Amino acid sequence: MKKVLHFIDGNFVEASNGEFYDNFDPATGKVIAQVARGTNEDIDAAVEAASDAMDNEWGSMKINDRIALLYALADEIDSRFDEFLEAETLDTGKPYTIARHIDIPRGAANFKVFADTMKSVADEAYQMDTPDGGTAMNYSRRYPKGVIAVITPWNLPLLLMTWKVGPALACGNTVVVKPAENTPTTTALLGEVMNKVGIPKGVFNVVQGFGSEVGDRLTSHPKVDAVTFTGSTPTGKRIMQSASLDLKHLSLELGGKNPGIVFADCDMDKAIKETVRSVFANSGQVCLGTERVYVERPIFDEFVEKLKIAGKNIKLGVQHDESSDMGPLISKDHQEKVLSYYKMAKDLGANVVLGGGSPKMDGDLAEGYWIDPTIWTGLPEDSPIVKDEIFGPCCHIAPFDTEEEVIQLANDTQYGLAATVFSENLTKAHRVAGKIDAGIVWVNSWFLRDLRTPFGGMKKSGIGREGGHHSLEFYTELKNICIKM
Ligand code: NAD
Ligand code: 6OD
Repeated sequence: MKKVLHFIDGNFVEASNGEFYDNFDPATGKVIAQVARGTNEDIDAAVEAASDAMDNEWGSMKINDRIALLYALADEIDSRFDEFLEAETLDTGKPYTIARHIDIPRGAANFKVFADTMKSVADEAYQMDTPDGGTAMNYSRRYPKGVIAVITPWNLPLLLMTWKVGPALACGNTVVVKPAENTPTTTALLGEVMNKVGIPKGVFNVVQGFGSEVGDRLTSHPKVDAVTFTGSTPTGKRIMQSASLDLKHLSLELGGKNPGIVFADCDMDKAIKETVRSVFANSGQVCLGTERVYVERPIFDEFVEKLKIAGKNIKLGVQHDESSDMGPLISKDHQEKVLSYYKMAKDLGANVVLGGGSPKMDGDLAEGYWIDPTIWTGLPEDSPIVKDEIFGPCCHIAPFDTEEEVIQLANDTQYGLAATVFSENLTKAHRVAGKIDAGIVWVNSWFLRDLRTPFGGMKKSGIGREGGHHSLEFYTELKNICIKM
């Protein structure tokens, strides 16, 4: 049986107590690996290694040498593309057709883009007159924060982990990564890549295991200087409490209940194509995904019918089947959670336009965590189906009559991560986008990413922004140096 280990101080190691847990293939429910079950001692060892690396070679490395290593990391991920693809799709159940275009390319891009960013960092400088008639020069410089704890979820494991490790290393920090328990493999594989390209030992460390068992130690460890987290809002609150014990800097990228707004003057084909992606891609397990669609009344019936046809055409299938559009959910627990919402929707009297259960799969797939693409209409806005983040391939569609009404509906949520607006009237789209409480609004598209832009959530969807130079705000400390001439 394959074993997935920690990566501490440049070495692959077992847990301090030798314990492992089973990891499952979501497509079949079969055990695919045993994973080192992290302990607080493992966290201590990883943080110690990261802290030592900061004090030694990495901390004093010239910036151009660091940038060259980041490009080498991107190249090495590219050259091991198929290995990353195989590992990521096996852990998550997602098809190659998704991971080949999104997850793995972004793993490499997240190093390249932040290497590029570091090449053009400008320092501020101010000359001033002094009370004694002389002058002084102020200039500000960025310094690494130190040891960064990186905690990531299972839905886009390599993408979301490198989205934080890329800028953290680019800025000269060291990291201790705690990947999600059911997607440990690509993070471990990145350890091999680090060694291959010559990243000094201790710069990149990985502790596998359960957040409930090692999370508090990592987020409150006295030698951890900052914590960056992507995951659910309840876990984000918990981490904030733990990190506050030692007043740590925090970046939180959390959940969403994202609205899609479709105006009658949209290009219908475009609106359907992008909404199909935003609702069903990655089996709906994307924080930016749409779970509430509001359609202007004159085109409501046509839109619902067309989305239903497109949803029906989604082909469920295994990772390596090149005709698969959608894989299973990540775990049995998550399948049960999503199915409980499917049942609740029926109990509450929803009109089930499509799906609403779990498909019967044959052979090896019978025990996998499969789920139907699902569409509902007819529920009131205060229903948990419209309020809670379900994180499955499903959406509720409701009609609206006016621009003011749809803005109010879109914003009536505790979240504020993302939104989509479909209209060929760009003046209106621009006006509406400006009034929606969300960190990112896509007009006539979805998940179109320029990594230089700010990324993050409003309200309960997060704290802070990462991306481009916004990442530098989090991963560095700014120091002003004032020299009296
Ligand atoms: P989760 O919050 O359950 O777990 C995320 C990570 O936190 C895992 O590595 C887990 O082990 C760890 N963790 C759990 N308890 C912890 C604790 N007490 N201390 C420290 N770490 C702990 O989230 P999930 O179910 O893995 O992911 C799905 C959620 O993530 C959804 O809510 C989704 O919206 C959100 N998400 C947000 C973004 C974003 O960019 N805003 C991106 C992806 C996913
Ligand atoms: O594209 C990104 O950088 C990003 N953080 C995406 C998050 C997706 C959520 O599931």
